[in-house]
Amino acid sequence: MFLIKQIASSSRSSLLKPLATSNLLRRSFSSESETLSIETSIPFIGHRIDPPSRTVETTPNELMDFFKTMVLMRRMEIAADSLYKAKLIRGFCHLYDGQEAVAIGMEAAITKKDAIITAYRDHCIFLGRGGTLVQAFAELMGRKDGCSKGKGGSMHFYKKDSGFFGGHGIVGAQVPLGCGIAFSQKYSKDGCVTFTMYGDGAANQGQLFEALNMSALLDLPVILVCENNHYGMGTAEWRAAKSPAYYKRGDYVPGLKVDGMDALAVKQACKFAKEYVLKNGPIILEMDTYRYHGHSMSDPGSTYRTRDEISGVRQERDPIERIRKLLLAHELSTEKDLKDIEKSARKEVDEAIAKAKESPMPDPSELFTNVYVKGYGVESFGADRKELRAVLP
Ligand SMILES: Cc1ncc(C[n+]2csc(CCOP(=O)(O)OP(=O)(O)O)c2C)c(N)n1
Ligand SMILES: [Mg+2]
Repeated sequence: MFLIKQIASSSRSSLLKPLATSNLLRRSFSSESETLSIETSIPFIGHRIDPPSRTVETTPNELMDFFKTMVLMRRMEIAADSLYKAKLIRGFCHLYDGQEAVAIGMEAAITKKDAIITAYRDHCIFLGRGGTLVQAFAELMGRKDGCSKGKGGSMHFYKKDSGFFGGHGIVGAQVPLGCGIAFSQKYSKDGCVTFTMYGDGAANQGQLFEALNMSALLDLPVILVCENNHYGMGTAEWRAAKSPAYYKRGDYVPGLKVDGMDALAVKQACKFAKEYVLKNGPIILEMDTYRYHGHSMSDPGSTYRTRDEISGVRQERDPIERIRKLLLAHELSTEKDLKDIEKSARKEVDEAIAKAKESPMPDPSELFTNVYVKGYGVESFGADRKELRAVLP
């Protein structure tokens, strides 16, 4: 077993906490064992709760898997950017690059029987739940083989068979829905939990506090995951929130502040949270993270923050680079193997796009499905209200 310490510097701005570099890592003892213990770069901070240990158990396989999945996610988002610019993706599109460690750290701590619900920045959450690249790109391009049959688009990815309940466009609205899912889990005593995700902007929404109050009263197994990327569209957190300490905003509900750029810290926090909520009711996890792209495709992302800030976070805290450095420092992989993984991710993404493009647009009759409960014989008229156009199935 190795003990690896990532040393944090206290002299940086809050956004720029340093990435572990190989010369900052210490191997205290070694053996043939496949288990690694890695200490998170910064401690968790608890609100009304004792935080979990900073020492995270992992394996070389898990670290490799983190690297591969995050590289694939990032490539997917960069390709989506190009497809949007080529007008093959239309409408809304919000990218997740920068925030990948939250998606994969969370998945590493839970099962597909646990539920996840999120806002519109949902592509990578879908991939983490086992969705395929073809389903993702087909959905983005409005094709029939998309995960929502091409009818949802970027903001409405779903994968109910592995506990992914979307994909929601109304800021904050998924939080009460997530608490409702947790209610059904408690009611059916299935031992599962719900992760209901929202942004720092959404954290100021009233419905969040109503849902939290109910969840606390009923001791629901729900984890509120605040992905604090420090901006809500072009508004910095300090302009929108009187207290940007989102992990404390539940007042009577405990919270934990987590380095959301460190997949291992996210895993540790989510594991801890799952155990906690099954016994005690809700908890808030504030994931300190960052988005590299603008808010959506109409936002260049550089008018309300400096280029130095963006490149500083990339250099100092990037979640993929963090894992790359760990893999290299401990000779669990080589520079070349990791480059090859990146190359094959490009290929995989390109092939998925080509396949998604072959998928046809949905049949126009699909416009009338999944809108009303079936079998009510709802009639649809033309604009003149005279000509009966269809009886909905
Ligand atoms: C109720 C509601 N108000 C406003 C909007 C417009 N809107 C879309 S995203 C957004 C910002 C949300 O920021 P945050 O919660 O931090 O999430 P992030 O985009 O950073 O992931 C706003 C105001 C909306 N979709 N719904
Ligand atoms: Mg935000």
